[in-house]
This record gives sequence, C-alpha cells and structure tokens, in this order.
Amino acid sequence: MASLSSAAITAPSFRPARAVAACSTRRSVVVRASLSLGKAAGTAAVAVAASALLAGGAMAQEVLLGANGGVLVFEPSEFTVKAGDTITFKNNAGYPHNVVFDEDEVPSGVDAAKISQEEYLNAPGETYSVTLTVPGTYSFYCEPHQGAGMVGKVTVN
Ligand SMILES: [Cu+2]
Repeated sequence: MASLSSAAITAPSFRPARAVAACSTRRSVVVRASLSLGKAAGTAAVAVAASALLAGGAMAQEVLLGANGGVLVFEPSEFTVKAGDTITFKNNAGYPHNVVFDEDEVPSGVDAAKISQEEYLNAPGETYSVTLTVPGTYSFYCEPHQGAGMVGKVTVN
C-alpha cells in the first residue's frame, strides 16, 4: 500500500497538477492513490479467478502459509468448506511449511497421510491442493512451526 501511494506521488504525470495549487494537489493525490489501489485490486481478483480455474475443481478455499506480516500461522486458520471443495495452501511467508493432518483428528475412515503434504513447500507461492470429501472436522498443522502455533482446523459440511 505504502509503495503504491508513493509511486503515484512520484509519477511524472502528477507534476503539472502540483504546479497549479496546493488544494488541487491534495485532491490529485487522493484520486491517483485510489485509482492505483483499484487497479491493483482488480489484478489480484483476476489472479485469484485464474488460479481457481486452473485448480479445476469445485469452489476453492485458499489458505496462506504464513500471514502477510510474517507471523507463522495458517491464514485463515479455521474455516468451513463443502464436501468436494478444493483447499489450496499457498506459501506466503516464513516458509518452508508443510500441511500435516492429524490422524487422531480427522473423520473416521479418512487416511490422514493421504491428504497431507509432508514434503516441505520451499518456493515462493508454491501450493498444495487437497479435496476433502468426507464431512467432519479435520485438524492440521505445519511440522516446523506447530510449536509456534501454526495449526488449523477445517470443517467439511
Ligand atoms: Cu510453517
């Protein structure tokens, strides 16, 4: 956000407005900043839509591995999906991470090892997608950061 705003302020096309008057300068800053943010948000929306299409399955739930501020958590850490929905875990900060479902906290009949990604996700933006089909509550954690509180829970309806 900060970088977007400062980029707008230092953009060459902004200079003429600055020469006109102080009050119009202020207005220009606000308008340009909101335009920049709108454009960025639009790009993000397109990116999300594209990844949902690539995933192919039903509605997707994205879970960030590591919050934007760098905190070692799943973001969101508790959520609900419908049976058959695809959950995509995406490396965001503080990796490597992995996603291990707790064999004692998945619905009976579910093989926790089969839905886990024990191998570490090392690369920026690397993803692991899983589709849960059995309704119930599932607990999962990141092995390297479980002690730091990187644990989560998904309810499948
Ligand atoms: Cu982790």
